[in-house]
Amino acid sequence: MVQMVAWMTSLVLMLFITIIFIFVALKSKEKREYAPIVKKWHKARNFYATVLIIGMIGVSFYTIRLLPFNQPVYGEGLEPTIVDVEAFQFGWDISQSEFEVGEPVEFDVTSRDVNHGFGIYNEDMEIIAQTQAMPDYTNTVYITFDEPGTYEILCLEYCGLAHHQMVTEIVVK
Ligand SMILES: [Cu+2]
Repeated sequence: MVQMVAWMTSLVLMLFITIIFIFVALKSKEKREYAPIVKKWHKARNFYATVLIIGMIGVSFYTIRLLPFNQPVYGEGLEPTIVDVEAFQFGWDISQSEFEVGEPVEFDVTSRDVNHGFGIYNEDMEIIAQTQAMPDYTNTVYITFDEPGTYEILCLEYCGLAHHQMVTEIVVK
């Protein structure tokens, strides 16, 4: 769903840019006096700059107000289940692989050797959470599964010849 919206938005924007491009290409053969255009735009400059700055502040505020995204929000007395995840060439060590719907889970992700990527995919193979698995460092990702099913964990960072074999499953009941 979100991918669809992003895809449609990209298409519309690409179409928009294409139209501008064609417009400019067609207009480029016309001869026009340059000075009046410059004069006109100089007058409008402050107005457009103001609109642009306010727009940028608005967009920034709207898109980053939810940061940090990984801040867990739990009900009272609901402590997360802590799961240790260790990536290695080529597989996953996971301390627990069965969870319940509505159970808050905290994945503490690290690596035994090189950098890997920890990605959780739902049954439609849509990524629902991810973080990097790095040696000597623990990245934490919080998730509360809201649908039962078999989820797959894939490596998101090319880490060697058998990178594609870094697949495991977790089950949510
Ligand atoms: Cu890997």
